[in-house]
Amino acid sequence: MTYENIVVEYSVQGVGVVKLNQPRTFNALSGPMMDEIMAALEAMDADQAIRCMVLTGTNRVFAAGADIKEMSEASPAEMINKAFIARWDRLRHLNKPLIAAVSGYALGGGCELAMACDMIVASESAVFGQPEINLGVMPGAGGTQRLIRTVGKALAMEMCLNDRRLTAIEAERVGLVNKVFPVESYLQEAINLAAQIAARAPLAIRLIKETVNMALETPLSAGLAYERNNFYMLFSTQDQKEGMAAFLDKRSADWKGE
Ligand code: DAK
Repeated sequence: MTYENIVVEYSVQGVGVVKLNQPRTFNALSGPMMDEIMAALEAMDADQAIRCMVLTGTNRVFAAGADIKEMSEASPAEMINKAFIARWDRLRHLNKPLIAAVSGYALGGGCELAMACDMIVASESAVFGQPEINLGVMPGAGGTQRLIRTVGKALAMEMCLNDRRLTAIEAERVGLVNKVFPVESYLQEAINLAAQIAARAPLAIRLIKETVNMALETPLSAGLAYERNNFYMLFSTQDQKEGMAAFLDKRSADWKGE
């Protein structure tokens, strides 16, 4: 498949990189852009050779939000339109870990897109914010819900009510970002992190992602039961036998994903 708004790269270490590439519009997340992002990520998710994915933008901008031009004349019916919402919802159904590598602006839908990823690696120039209030609207792709779970109510309120933006260092301090690197190296660092995860036991990685995310959906008792069942389930895999045998033999494990 050829893409117009993104660039897709596959590394030998089992890492797939999707790069948003419309710097002219600050990577505004138009319908066609979101369609391409989702098509590329879902293709990687289904590809046996890929075990971890990285979503990035340019050094200047990750994404400045949904496309304001596209939305400006929209009717409520068009906004409720299944395709618009479904594109974003598909992000939640990816099985493999997805790391956002963010540099420059991550605003509105751009911040929400980064937060929908499993981890965020940022450059020193990254800026995170939910400026929808300036447009007379509010976050619509998870901003209010994911921020409060990550940075807490006080900061989430300030970001959404008053366009408070976080620098990369602030975002790291409050737990929104895993780690901050210089602009020259953040993408490579994100790929290195993805390569480390890609080299680990695939079935356990998949269940860990699913189980950690389940914690956001369930009360503690149900989450603990879900965790325990997935833990037991991994004892039916060859990778569990191999991992524990390798530890006892003092050698590295050879993961099969079976
Ligand atoms: N949409 C369209 N074009 C954009 C854009 C955007 N979000 N952001 C920037 N651009 C375009 C500008 O119009 C300009 O185009 P030209 O005039 O050159 O043609 C070009 O990019 C450069 O922008 P500036 O001239 O403004 O550049 P500056 O360096 O001065 O400022 C900026 C950069 C990123 C700070 C500024 O452009 C800005 O504030 N942009 C808007 C940020 C924003 O308000 N974002 C939130 C948008 S609302 C949902 C899913 C998603 C969403 C909601 C619901 N569902 C699934 C229900 C998401 C909503 C949003 O994101």
